Amino acid sequence: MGQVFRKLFDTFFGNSEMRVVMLGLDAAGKTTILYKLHIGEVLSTVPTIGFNVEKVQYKNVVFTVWDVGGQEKLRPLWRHYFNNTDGLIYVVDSLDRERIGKAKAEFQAIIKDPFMLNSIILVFANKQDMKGAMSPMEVCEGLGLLDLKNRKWHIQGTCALKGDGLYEGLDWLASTLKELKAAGYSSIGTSS
Ligand code: G3D
Ligand code: MG
Repeated sequence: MGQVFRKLFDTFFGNSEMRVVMLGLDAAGKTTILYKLHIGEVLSTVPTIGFNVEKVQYKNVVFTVWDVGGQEKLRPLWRHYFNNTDGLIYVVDSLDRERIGKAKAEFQAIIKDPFMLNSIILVFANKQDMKGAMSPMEVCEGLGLLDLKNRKWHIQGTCALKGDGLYEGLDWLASTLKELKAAGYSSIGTSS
């Protein structure tokens, strides 16, 4: 699986510099996804402020990952990571119907952040292997994706444990970024 992903990464992302931020409530499956991709060593740092950030760099693609939710005070620190973000991956635990409202509130706050206004959005509706999981369409409605204006987004059902759907989602992310860059859209995610 690891080698397959690495090959796909080379094909999809090429050599251009890219920064991808992966967010979601705790237990959504972000760390599992990072490890499943086998794209490098997952470095985890817990700065003194208690903001746990995982990071993987594979060639020119940098992934940074952290849990969101219940940390309004830490939000100003996000800026440091959002700056120059090309793509956002938002991971949702599709089994967690109780917290879909919270997942939505966090998601909406993130994508409205001035540093995120230009980034494209990939949503992973994770844990599709579980009986009773919300379908990708339900997650889509739950997050309010259909109401987004002037944003490029895509939702993908995934099972991070098996790796299902991850490749398809990243394929969309990379090809969409390539298209945007080819069209001369150079200000993806840059700050003003
Ligand atoms: P997080 O990094 O977003 O907080 P984790 O989430 O990657 O730590 O995953 C939280 C739990 O969900 C883990 O279980 C993990 O194995 C499980 N998980 C992640 N993805 C899937 C999936 O697609 N399907 C199922 N069924 N479970 C998944 P534990 O038991 O280790 O806490
Ligand atoms: Mg984690």
